[in-house]
Amino acid sequence: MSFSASLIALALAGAAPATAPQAPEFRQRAPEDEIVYFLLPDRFENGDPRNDTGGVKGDRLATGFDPAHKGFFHGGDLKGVIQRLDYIQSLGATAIWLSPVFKNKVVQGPKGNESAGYHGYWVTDFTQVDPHLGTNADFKALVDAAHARGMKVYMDILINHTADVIEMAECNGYDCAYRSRADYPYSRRTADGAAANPGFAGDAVATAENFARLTDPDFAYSVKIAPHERDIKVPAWLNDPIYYHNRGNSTFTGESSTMGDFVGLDDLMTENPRVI
Ligand SMILES: [Ca+2]
Ligand SMILES: [Ca+2]
Ligand SMILES: [Ca+2]
Repeated sequence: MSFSASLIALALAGAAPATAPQAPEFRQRAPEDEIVYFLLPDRFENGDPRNDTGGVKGDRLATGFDPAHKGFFHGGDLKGVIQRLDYIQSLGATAIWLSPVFKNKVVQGPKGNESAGYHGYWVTDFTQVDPHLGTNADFKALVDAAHARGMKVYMDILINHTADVIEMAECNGYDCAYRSRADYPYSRRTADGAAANPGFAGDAVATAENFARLTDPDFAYSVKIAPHERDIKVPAWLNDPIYYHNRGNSTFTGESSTMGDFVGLDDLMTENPRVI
């Protein structure tokens, strides 16, 4: 009896198969041994035309969809990638690197020169697949299908910035010159020169206690956020401008290399342990 009871116990535990402790072969393969195929799902294969406009109605400035323009969504999606796994594997690839799949700000850019987040690098929601590309379930299906073939999937996850949501009162977001820590210290409000952030010991002291004293984000510019965009970022703490550098655009030299905005994209204050 005890033998068969053990068998039953094994069967009940059996959701995790008896072979579970052995990692699949693809997990044992070192990253340097992968042949990685990089792709933008939007530009690869359209597996479901119903998601082409991301569930939004209107023209391309609303939906982001215009396959005749290189700056807008073209219709490709995660279902399309699943359909073409045979092709990708036949090229000799052992892994796929997807451009970021998270939900993006659909359209941004100066008036008359707008483009869409087809490339995935303007994230607003780090918990959801962009509706132009499919659903979270589609992403799981893709990963499962790749693993079943012994292929890996690399996620591209942005930790430097989010979409361009924060604006500056003193300039147009695409023309905001970089304002350095030396010229615009954390301890002074830029608009009126009043003292700000008393007790903040600077961004080199990476403790929660120190950053709790950084409460006023208006040291270099006066930040502003359009009312309809105040809550669009997920997780919600990303909607607080105190977690960003807010010093204007990077010139890709010196301090601005890490603290400047990439052409207006809101640059996260990665010195803050909360952000990390
Ligand atoms: Ca599609
Ligand atoms: Ca911005
Ligand atoms: Ca940065």
